[in-house]
Formats: sequence, structure tokens, C-alpha cells
Amino acid sequence: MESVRSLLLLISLFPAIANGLTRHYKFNIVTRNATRLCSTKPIVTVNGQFPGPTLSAREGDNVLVKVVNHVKYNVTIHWHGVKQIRTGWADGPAYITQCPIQPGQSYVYNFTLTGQRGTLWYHAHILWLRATVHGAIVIKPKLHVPYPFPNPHQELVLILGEWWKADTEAVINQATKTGQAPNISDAHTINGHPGPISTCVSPQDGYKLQVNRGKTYLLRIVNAALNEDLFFKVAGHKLTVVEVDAVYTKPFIVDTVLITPGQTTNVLLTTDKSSGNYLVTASTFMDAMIIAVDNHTATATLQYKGTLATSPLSTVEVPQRNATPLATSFADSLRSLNSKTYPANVPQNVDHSLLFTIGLGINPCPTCINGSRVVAAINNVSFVMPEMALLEAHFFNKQGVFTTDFPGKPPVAFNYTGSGPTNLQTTNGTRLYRIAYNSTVQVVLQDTGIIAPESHPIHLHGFNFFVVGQGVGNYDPKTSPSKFNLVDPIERNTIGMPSGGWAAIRFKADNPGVWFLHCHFEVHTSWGLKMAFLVEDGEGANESLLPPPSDLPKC
Ligand SMILES: *[C@@H]1O[C@H](CO)[C@@H](O)[C@H](O)[C@H]1NC(C)=O
Ligand SMILES: *[C@@H]1O[C@H](CO)[C@@H](O)[C@H](O)[C@H]1NC(C)=O
Ligand SMILES: *[C@@H]1O[C@H](CO)[C@@H](O)[C@H](O)[C@H]1NC(C)=O
Ligand SMILES: *[C@@H]1O[C@H](CO)[C@@H](O)[C@H](O)[C@H]1NC(C)=O
Ligand SMILES: *[C@@H]1O[C@H](CO)[C@@H](O)[C@H](O)[C@H]1NC(C)=O
Ligand SMILES: *[C@@H]1O[C@H](CO)[C@@H](O)[C@H](O)[C@H]1NC(C)=O
Ligand SMILES: *[C@@H]1O[C@H](CO)[C@@H](O)[C@H](O)[C@H]1NC(C)=O
Ligand SMILES: *[C@@H]1O[C@H](CO)[C@@H](O)[C@H](O)[C@H]1NC(C)=O
Ligand SMILES: *[C@@H]1O[C@H](CO)[C@@H](O)[C@H](O)[C@H]1NC(C)=O
Ligand SMILES: *[C@@H]1O[C@H](CO)[C@@H](O)[C@H](O)[C@H]1NC(C)=O
Ligand SMILES: *[C@@H]1O[C@H](CO)[C@@H](O)[C@H](O)[C@H]1NC(C)=O
Ligand SMILES: [Cu+2]
Repeated sequence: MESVRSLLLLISLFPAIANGLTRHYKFNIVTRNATRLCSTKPIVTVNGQFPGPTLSAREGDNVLVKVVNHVKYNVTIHWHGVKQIRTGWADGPAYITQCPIQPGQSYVYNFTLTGQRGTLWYHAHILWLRATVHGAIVIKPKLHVPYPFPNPHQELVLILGEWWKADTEAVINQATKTGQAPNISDAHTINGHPGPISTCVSPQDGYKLQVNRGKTYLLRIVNAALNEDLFFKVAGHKLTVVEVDAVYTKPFIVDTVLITPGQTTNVLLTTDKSSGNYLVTASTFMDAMIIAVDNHTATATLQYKGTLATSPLSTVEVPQRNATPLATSFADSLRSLNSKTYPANVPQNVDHSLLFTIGLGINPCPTCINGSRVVAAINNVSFVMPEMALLEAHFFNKQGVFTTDFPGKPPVAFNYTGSGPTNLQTTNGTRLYRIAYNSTVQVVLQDTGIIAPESHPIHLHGFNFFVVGQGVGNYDPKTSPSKFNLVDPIERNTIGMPSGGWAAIRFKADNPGVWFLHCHFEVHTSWGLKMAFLVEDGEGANESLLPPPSDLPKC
């Protein structure tokens, strides 16, 4: 009896033991000089590391990250892809779910990794700080639960990044002032290195993946670039895709992985060569040729142990920057694993059927060059950031911060992927779309040809969604749904829409809160390509947003 009581006491004192561990992390946001790259400049980092430290945990763990801001900028951190069930206060987008952590302040992000395992990542979600404030989140399966694929010999995190010689805050500030597109970057990086084959003068050879012969490695690839989709290749080696955005996939074998900003992809690589050095590349994909991009390829080396660094490097042909068929074929190959253990619970019925046009626009701006500025919008609304967090305004019922009249369809229908309307102006507002708890939502994301059709990486916070269909041209409500996959579509948190086409996504709104939806090209987000869903509470405490933590930053 006594022992039972003490056991119960133990469990109540340490509830984490029953449900998973609590992982404590401390992120000091500090400035340091980047010296290894093609420019020496102060950068904002987590704990002085670039990329930041990997956050490791298991499915079911509670994570507590104390973020202390030692820099001159306001900071927030977003845990990209973590569903944050009822814990929207820990999601991180500035002015959406929280006010920024101001210089000298701190905030403890408190969330639980429920029902997810795989690779995700974290990044600053304010200004353009995520260029250097980012790192991987590795969620291992629960203890003793195997992967649904051969257990790898070793796991390696590869973070693809984008580097400006100039200060990135200066780059976006200049663009905002002039109304023009921001300067393109100067290099791409793999784990912080532009690489051995780079025009960017780098005193180092680039990142080296050292491997043993005859083994299988799990590469956890993250695209942390600001504005560019990337193709990833390893010379002489095939890659087996097994997971994206912390969702297991039906395995498929490719030469080239396509990964958009915001996405993560796990691949198996088998070291089936005898020895050698093999080039690893991350190169730009952008099939809208009028859009300026940084076409510098980041490189790294896959080096078999025992091979001299001076041995010849097996190179690989980098895909064309506009290799649309390659991108399409990769996207079309993705399927959820949909096994008994990992089912694809695709909503079969739809309560809210929405059509969102995704594209650019031009608004008057008397102080800008040419008297106008480039903007971006969803359904012709360029989102205006509020001055306090939307989630707080919602929870405390503060009026006048936002409206809930975000349009569920374009205000005027036009040939979206055609030459477009003559008037390129947009409206603006802090408009949300309200949905009841548990409703099912379908959003058809329709690219527009305004200025240029483009493959936008659209990211939803608070949920994964199923990509039930995609195609080129205009979505046709009569014919397009007949081709939907409602059985094993890919489930993810960021979708690279087909350029000049559409993608239909579905999710069940079973997470109360205010959830951001935006383009993960930072330039487009800055221009207003964003909106938010307001998901109401359901019944009882378990279906309701938790109250805000006491240290939630104030505006
Ligand atoms: C960074 O570089 C600047 C100028 O090059 C120098 O003044 C400063 O002390 C350096 N800071 C650190 C933390 O090394
Ligand atoms: C984290 O949040 C949970 C509620 O989800 C709460 O029970 C717990 O006390 C919080 N932990 C800390 C350290 O604040
Ligand atoms: C952007 O590029 C232009 C032209 O090369 C240059 O004059 C300007 O200084 C750059 N802006 C920043 C913020 O580096
Ligand atoms: C990369 O871009 C530069 C400048 O836009 C261009 O001159 C060059 O031909 C491009 N290279 C490739 C491989 O596309
Ligand atoms: C701005 O005006 C100049 C001169 O008329 C023109 O060459 C340029 O393309 C314009 N830029 C934009 C972004 O409209
Ligand atoms: C829409 O525009 C495209 C591209 O210009 C064109 O091929 C298509 O026929 C147009 N569709 C309609 C319905 O006008
Ligand atoms: C967008 O809104 C602006 C401002 O009201 C309007 O002039 C324009 O015609 C609208 N465009 C579309 C495509 O709805
Ligand atoms: C929103 O639109 C109004 C009216 O056109 C304009 O005065 C205002 O500056 C715009 N606000 C933003 C943040 O673009
Ligand atoms: C939401 O759905 C769950 C099961 O899917 C059900 O148990 C619950 O009662 C529903 N809540 C509301 C408010 O509809
Ligand atoms: C809330 O969820 C917990 C754990 O899932 C369960 O034990 C509890 O009975 C639920 N409470 C209500 C009111 O549904
Ligand atoms: C930081 O955020 C606060 C609250 O929104 C704001 O008042 C302040 O101007 C911001 N500071 C900087 C440096 O941007
Ligand atoms: Cu975009």
C-alpha cells in the first residue's frame, strides 16, 4: 500500500515519466562575426552557432526552450511543423501568436511533440533574422519504436541555407524603402559552408560528410534558405526518400530531391562505392525566368573514409534552374506511407471549401522609386501586421485588432494564370478566416500570373495538411476534384505550388488558436503574402486553447 502510494506520488511529481521526458534547452540569441563565409559581418545566431544547435527529442516529449535575447533586434522563434496542440502561445510568429522577445528579455517556449516523429526545424519568425537564426529539430520515434525503414548506420543533419554578403536586415529594409525586389543572395550554404566549388571566396573546403563503405545513412535535409527552392544531389549515389515534414512516405528512389524553403526531407543513402570523394550539391530551382535568383550552387563532399582529401572529386551535373519536369516528377512521387501504424486520415468531406489566389501586385507608393511598390496578396488582400499578437486579441476578446472577414474566394474571378487583370492593385487588412473546431477545410491555392507565375512554398502553422491534388493552369471545380487522391496523398506543412498552377490541400481544424498561413519565400511574406485562420475552441478543456503562460512577452 505504502509503495503504491509512493509510486503514485512519484508519478504525480514527475508526470513526464509517464508521458515522455522533458527536454530543457537554453537558446542565447547572440551576435557573432561570421568569418568562414564569403564576407565578414556580424550575424545573429543561437548560442553563437551557425546553423544553430540541433534540438533532439522523442515523440511525446515535452520541450522547454528558454530563449534569451542578447541582440539589438526583437526576436521570436518558430518551431516549424510542430503542431502545437492547444499551445499556440509557443508557436512563435511575431504579432500572430506572441509579441516579440525584446532586447534583454526572455521567454520559455513550452510545447509537447504529440504524434510526430522525423525532422522539423526552428527559425526566427520576425524580420529576416531567420537567415542565420535556425537549426534542426530531430524527433526520434518513441523508445523501442523502430523506423518503418531499415535502421540507418548513422544520421546526419544537412541544413541548406542562403547567404548575403550584406546584412540581411539592410537588404529587406532597402527593398521596403525603394518598393523594389530585394537584392538576391550571394551564395547558398550546406551546414554553413558555401563549399569547395564556389565563387564565394572561402578559406575552407566546405562541409564534409565522412562515411564508411557499405552502410546506409539517414540524411535529414532542411531547406532554411529565405527565397529559393533547391535541388539536392549527391554524385554517384541514389537517394531513397522516406519522410518529409516529419511524416513517413512510401519510399521512392531519386537522383535529385526538390526541397522548398520550409520543407524537410529525410533520405537514405547507401555507400555502395568502393571509395572516393563525391560532390554534394544544392542548386536553385526557379522556373519563372524573369525572377532574378541567386544561381550559385552550394557544394559539400561525401568522403569515404580512407580516401585522401586530395583524391579526385566525382562531380555531378546540376539540374537547370528551370527544370520544371524534374520538380513535377518529384512532387508527383510523394505519397504518405498510410500503413496501419501510420494511417493517412484524409478528410473525406469538406465543411469549408476555399479558393485562395496566391500572387503579386503593384501598389502606389509616392516615396518609392517609380512611385510604386511590389506587393503580394492572397485573394487580393495584402496582410497588414497588427501591433499586438492576434492570439492575445482573440483570447482576451480585444476588439479592433483584426476582423474575421477574410474572403473565402477571390473578389473577382479572372483568368488566374493568364495575362491577368490590368489593374494590379491589391487591398490590405488584418483579416482572418474563422472556423469552428473540428471543421474540415479545403483550400485550393491558385497561383496567379500577375507579374510572373511562380512556385510559392505555402506553409500552414498548427496543422499538417494533405495535398489531395495539384495541376497546371486554373483549378476547375467541375473537373479537377475527380483526380483527387483521397487515399494516400502526402501529408505535410509546406507545399511548393506548381508554377502557374494550383494545389488543393485539406486539413481538420482540431487545434484551437490563431494559425498563420504564408508563403515561405521571405520576400513574399514581407510583401504581404500571408493570412491567418482563427480556429474556435471546441467542447471542454481538452478542446480549448490553454491560457497564456505568465512570461509571454508584451508589446
Ligand atoms: C567583430 O568584428 C568587428 C570589426 O571587424 C570587431 O570590432 C568586433 O570586436 C568583432 N566582434 C567579435 C564578437 O568578435
Ligand atoms: C508547460 O505547459 C504545460 C501545459 O501544457 C503545463 O502543465 C506545464 O506546467 C508547463 N511547464 C512549465 C515549465 O511552465
Ligand atoms: C543592393 O545592390 C545594389 C546594386 O548592386 C547596391 O548598390 C546596394 O548597396 C545593395 N544593397 C544592400 C543593402 O546591400
Ligand atoms: C547565373 O546568373 C547570372 C546573372 O543573372 C548569369 O549571368 C549566369 O549565366 C547564370 N548562370 C547559370 C548557370 O544560370
Ligand atoms: C522603374 O522605372 C524604370 C525607368 O522607367 C524602369 O526601367 C524600371 O523597369 C522600373 N522598375 C520597376 C520595378 O517598375
Ligand atoms: C487563360 O490564359 C491562358 C494563358 O494565356 C490561355 O491559354 C487560356 O486559354 C486562358 N483561358 C481562358 C478561359 O481564357
Ligand atoms: C484588388 O483590389 C483593388 C483595390 O480595391 C482593386 O482595384 C482591384 O481591382 C482588385 N483586384 C482583383 C484582382 O480583385
Ligand atoms: C493600406 O491601404 C490604405 C488605403 O489604400 C493605405 O492608406 C495604407 O497605407 C495601406 N497600409 C499598408 C500597411 O500598406
Ligand atoms: C471533435 O471530434 C472528436 C472526434 O473526432 C469528437 O470526439 C469531439 O466531440 C468533436 N468535438 C466537437 C466540438 O465537435
Ligand atoms: C482530457 O484528456 C485527458 C488525456 O487525454 C483525459 O484523461 C481526460 O479525461 C480528458 N478530459 C475531458 C474533460 O475530456
Ligand atoms: C520591438 O517590439 C516592440 C513591441 O512590439 C516595439 O514596440 C518595438 O518598437 C520593437 N523594437 C524594435 C527595435 O523593433
Ligand atoms: Cu511566394
